[in-house]
Amino acid sequence: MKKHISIIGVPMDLGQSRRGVDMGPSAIRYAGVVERLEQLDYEIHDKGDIEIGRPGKDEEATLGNNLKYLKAVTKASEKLAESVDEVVAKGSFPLVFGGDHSIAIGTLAGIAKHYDNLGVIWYDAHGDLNTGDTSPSGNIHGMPLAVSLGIGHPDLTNIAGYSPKIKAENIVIIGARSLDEGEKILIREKGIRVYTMHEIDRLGMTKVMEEAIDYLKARNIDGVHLSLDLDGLDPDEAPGVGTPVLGGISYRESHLAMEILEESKLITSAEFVEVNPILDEKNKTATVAVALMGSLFGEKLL
Ligand code: 4U7
Ligand code: MN
Ligand code: MN
Ligand code: MN
Repeated sequence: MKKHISIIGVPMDLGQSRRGVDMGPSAIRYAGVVERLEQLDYEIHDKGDIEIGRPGKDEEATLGNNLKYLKAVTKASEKLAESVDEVVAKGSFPLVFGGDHSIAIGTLAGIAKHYDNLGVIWYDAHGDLNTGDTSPSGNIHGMPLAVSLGIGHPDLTNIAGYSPKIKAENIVIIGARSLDEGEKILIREKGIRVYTMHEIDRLGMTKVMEEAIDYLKARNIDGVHLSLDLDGLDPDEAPGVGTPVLGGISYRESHLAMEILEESKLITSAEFVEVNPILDEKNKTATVAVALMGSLFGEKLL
């Protein structure tokens, strides 16, 4: 029987301050994702986009708590969690397209209840471990990993009615090179496994991914969610992102990472986020995202 993938688009841009990332799902579809995955013996069901309410004129961007658009992000996260929950419940693979990375709050809320011990691979230049208290920007896309650990504003940590979604020891961050002070403290305090660009340069991507996989297996995980922020890649190769950081993971290294994950057969859900076609060059970043999905789902060169 063919395996099923269910695509969910999340045109969310309120978790950060550069307009255009709400067009990410369209850009990824335009780059041919459905056709590409259909060639791999998957049956694809595109569920369309989650509706993102625009914040009312009277809704302040920040309600005095350094969490911009908290209400709108909370609402969208609840909707996304429900949709993802349905997909997992019927045995299909949830593949979520952002939208800014705040959507991971809803994705993880919908997924984690189906697992006793979910692992998470966070492929990103950033840690996304801020709270309203530590964030230099107030942008919620810098907070989803903390929220999923149960750390942050209760409206966000309690999405889908339970908290925490994941355990600190089940997380592996890959590609980090821009961590805020509060995030570094949390990483040390919780002992979160992080492969920064230093380890990627030093060990090579093969070793990093093999170690990451062994680490998660040793924790007896029963599923692994891949949350891939395109800014984990180098901005030369993925320029269409809102918060680019020099010195990132290459396109080839990223393919290798996806191929190793595919071989591991561990990944049970995935999201590709932060694609901003307005900041992009000829839809390059969405095209990169789709190529990486090809590898993640088993495309071979020969
Ligand atoms: B992304 C930042 F201060 N840490 O919190 C913040 F550097 O989802 C950036 O990884 C967050 O793209 C980037 O605003 C969030 C900043
Ligand atoms: Mn991110
Ligand atoms: Mn990032
Ligand atoms: Mn970003």
